[in-house]
Amino acid sequence: MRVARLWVPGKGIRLGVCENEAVRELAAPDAAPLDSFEALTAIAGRLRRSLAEAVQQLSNTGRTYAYRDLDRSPDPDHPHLLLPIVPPEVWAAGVTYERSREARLAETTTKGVYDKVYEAERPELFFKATPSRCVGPNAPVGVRVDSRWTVPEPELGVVLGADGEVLGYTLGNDMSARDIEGENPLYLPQTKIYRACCSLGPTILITSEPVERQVTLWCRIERGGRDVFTGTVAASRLRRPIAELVAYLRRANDVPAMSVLLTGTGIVPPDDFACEAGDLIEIGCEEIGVLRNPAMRVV
Ligand code: DO4
Ligand code: MG
Repeated sequence: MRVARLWVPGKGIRLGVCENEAVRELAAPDAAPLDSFEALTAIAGRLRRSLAEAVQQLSNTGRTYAYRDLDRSPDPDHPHLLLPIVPPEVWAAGVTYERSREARLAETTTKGVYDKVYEAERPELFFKATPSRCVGPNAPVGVRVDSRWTVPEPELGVVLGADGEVLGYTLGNDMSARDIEGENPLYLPQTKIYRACCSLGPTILITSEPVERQVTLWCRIERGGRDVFTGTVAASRLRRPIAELVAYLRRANDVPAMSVLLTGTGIVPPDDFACEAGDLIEIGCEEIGVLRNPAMRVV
């Protein structure tokens, strides 16, 4: 089951459940429309139901929209998809796939750092974004003006509850300036955190299945109407269980409910590829949908 957040002109923000090719608005038992994933979790808590059961109980009324009509550039005059969640914090794990380790070894001038963290007991975890730095489906993601070598990092993201439980899964793009990171790993925050550095969406998958071992993520980058990069990775190649990443993240650290943890990239374009303004970046998986964002330069 998937839920999406949408903008409806004249009404405001709505949470909807995806049903085949449509999205149906959800309302609380008192008929008040739901506008967030957080509101849904609160209702599920009050009903003492799982999130999926709560959605089923709520979903038989409400206006529906064709998903393809919502999946468009944000425009206040037309219904469109929004960030599926506004996370108080976005964190990210690094070097959790062999491909990411290889790519970091190629870009860095500081030997040993990435090999060690791939093998180490403690994972690499870093702060990625605040809500103001996140963009939703079809909104532009940023390429720093002072980077010549920025790439998208397609990642599986988990939405965390107050006790670190995984409430749902989404897709994320951990945009990264490889040249800045390669110059010195201490520049990581500048590599990772800047305007529009993170996109999330298009939906949140609610499931009790161990999805982290099942999904296959793909990425496609289009420039001037043709594909300039395509790649895929099975999340089963993650070196560490997601529960382990979450446990380390929450050690001596209060992570607010509804925060998102990105679990690292296993798809890295070749070293001669750099993202340009106007590129169209698609990150997808069958279970969650396609997160599509154009790239723009940010100053
Ligand atoms: O070590 C730098 C960041 C790695 C990362 O973001 C990733 O592997 O996805
Ligand atoms: Mg990453």
